[in-house]
Amino acid sequence: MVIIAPAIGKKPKVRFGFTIIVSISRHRTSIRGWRLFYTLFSEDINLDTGDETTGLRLPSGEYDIPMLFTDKLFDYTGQMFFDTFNLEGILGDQQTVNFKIKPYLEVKRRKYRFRFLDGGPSRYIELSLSNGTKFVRIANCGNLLPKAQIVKSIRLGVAERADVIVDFSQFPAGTEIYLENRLEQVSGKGPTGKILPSSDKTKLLKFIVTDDAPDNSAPLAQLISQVMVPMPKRAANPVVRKRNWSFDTSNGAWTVNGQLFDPTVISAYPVEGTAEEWTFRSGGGWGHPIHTHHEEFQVISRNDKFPAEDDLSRKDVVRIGQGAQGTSGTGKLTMYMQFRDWYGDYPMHCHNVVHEDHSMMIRFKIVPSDDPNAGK
Ligand SMILES: [Cu+2]
Repeated sequence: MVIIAPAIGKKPKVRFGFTIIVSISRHRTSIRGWRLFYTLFSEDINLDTGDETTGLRLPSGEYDIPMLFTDKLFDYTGQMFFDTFNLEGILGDQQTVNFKIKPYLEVKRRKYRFRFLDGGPSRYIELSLSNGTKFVRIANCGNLLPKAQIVKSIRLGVAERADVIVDFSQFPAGTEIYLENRLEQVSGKGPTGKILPSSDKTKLLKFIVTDDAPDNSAPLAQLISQVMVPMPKRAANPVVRKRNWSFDTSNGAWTVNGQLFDPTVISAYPVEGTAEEWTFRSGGGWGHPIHTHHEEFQVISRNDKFPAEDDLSRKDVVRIGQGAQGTSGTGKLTMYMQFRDWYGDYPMHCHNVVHEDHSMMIRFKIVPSDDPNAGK
C-alpha cells in the first residue's frame, strides 16, 4: 500500500487544452494503444490562480491532486502485458490509481480538489464514494463548468476528465472512505451500464481522514453558487455546415463513415472562424468515447433529446453507443463546434485506443475562407 504523492505542475491558464499542430503525428495508428499502456503519463494542469485565497478560491497546492485511472494486465512472470491481437479493447487484471493497485491517501479534515482522468486503455469508470457523500463537480474535459454540479457519481469514458471538490472536514479523524468504480464492464467493447454492488473489486482507493488543517478555499456554499466559466453563446457564431459521422465496425476493425483511417485523406475542411454542427451515430453493442482535437464543443442533443446535466459543459470527449449514460445507449448525438484561432490538421477519433488503432479516426483540416477546399 502506497500513499499517492500529489504531482502538481504549474502552468499559466490557457483557454484551450493541449492540442497543437503535431497532433496527427502523435496518433499513429496500430501502436498508440500499446505505447500508452506501457508509458508514464503527465497531466497538463491548468490552474485558476493556484492560490486558494484568490480568484475562484479553489482548493490548491498540496490539496489539488490529479488521479489517473488505468487498467493493467500482467503475464505469468508479473510483467505488464498488452495483447496486440485483441481488437475489441483491453481490460486489465487490475484497475490502478496513479499506477498503484488499491492505494490509500491520508487526507486532512478540509476541502480537496481531485482531478480525475480515465486513462483507459478501454475501460469506462463510474466513480463514487462508499459512504454516499456527493461530489461537487467543478470541471470536465473542456474547462471549468459554468456552475458546479452536485452529483453522487461520475461516469467517464477513456480520456474524459472531471474535477471534483470533497470536503473531509465533515468526518471525524480515523474515518475511512473508499473511492469506487461500480460500473460493470465485461469486455473491451464498452460498459453494460449496470451499477454493481460495492465490493472489494469496486474499491480503487481508500481515503483515511487524519487531523485538522487550515482551509483558505471558499466555503462550499460559495463554491457551489459562483459562476466559473460561462458557456460560449452559440447564437454569436451560427452553424454554417452540418456533417454526419457514423462510428461502426467492419471485419473486426473500427470505421468512421465506413472507412478505416487513411492519413493521406482529409475528410472535412471547416473554415477558420466558423461553426459547424456534427452528428455522431453508433450502432448497438459498442461504446465509443469520441474525442475531437482543436476546440471544445457543446452537446446540442442526445438521442434527439435535450442533453442531461452530464453534457451541459464544454467537452472534448463524448460517450456514444452502449453504456453512454445510465443504462441506455446513445445512437445519435449532435454537437456544436467552433473552429477559431488556428489553421491546420486535427484528428477526431475513438479514444478506446484499441478502436483508434484499428482504425476509428478521421483527419480534418481548418482552412481560410479563400482555400479551394473551404467548406468541403
Ligand atoms: Cu470505440
